[in-house]
Amino acid sequence: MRSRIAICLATSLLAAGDAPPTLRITGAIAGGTVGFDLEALRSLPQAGLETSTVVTDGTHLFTGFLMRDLLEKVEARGETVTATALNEYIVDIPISDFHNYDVVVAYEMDGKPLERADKGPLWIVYPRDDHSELQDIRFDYRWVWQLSGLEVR
Ligand SMILES: Nc1nc2c(c(=O)[nH]1)N[C@H]1C(S)=C(S)[C@@H](COP(=O)(O)O)O[C@H]1N2
Ligand SMILES: [Mo]
Repeated sequence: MRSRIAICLATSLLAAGDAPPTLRITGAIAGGTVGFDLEALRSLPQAGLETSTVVTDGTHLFTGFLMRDLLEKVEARGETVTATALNEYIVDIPISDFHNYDVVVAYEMDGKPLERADKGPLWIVYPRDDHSELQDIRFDYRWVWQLSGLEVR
């Protein structure tokens, strides 16, 4: 039964054709590897977050989904997510962050899609204005922009 679910997930979520999926999730998840295109990511429950960032002026409204909702959807079982980006940036993030905080994976900023040339298509955004402990370099590293992969371990 478990493997049936995994196969259904894989076939319904893998982007058709040759284009690589927007976000590839591997490791300790149902099915081993799942690719999501933007449309599939947009079908997750939407989450909004208004916050300042360390790389922009003022506050911005981010729209996306909660990282914990995505991890739940793929049945992630692990303690760490290794996030990779289009610019080959790579960082480990404890999964506990996503339960302790409403961490958003944003596909829009101020109502406009995040472009590859500017932190897109996906950017991990922490609610740093709501929690003073998040205003720390340890968390700044985890704000992965141009996010393209997650490996659950
Ligand atoms: N894709 C990607 N995300 C990234 C980085 C990066 O180099 N590439 N740098 C990280 C670091 S070290 C910090 S402090 C913040 C802000 O990085 P920046 O000031 O280099 O934009 O983004 C984080 N996310
Ligand atoms: Mo940094």
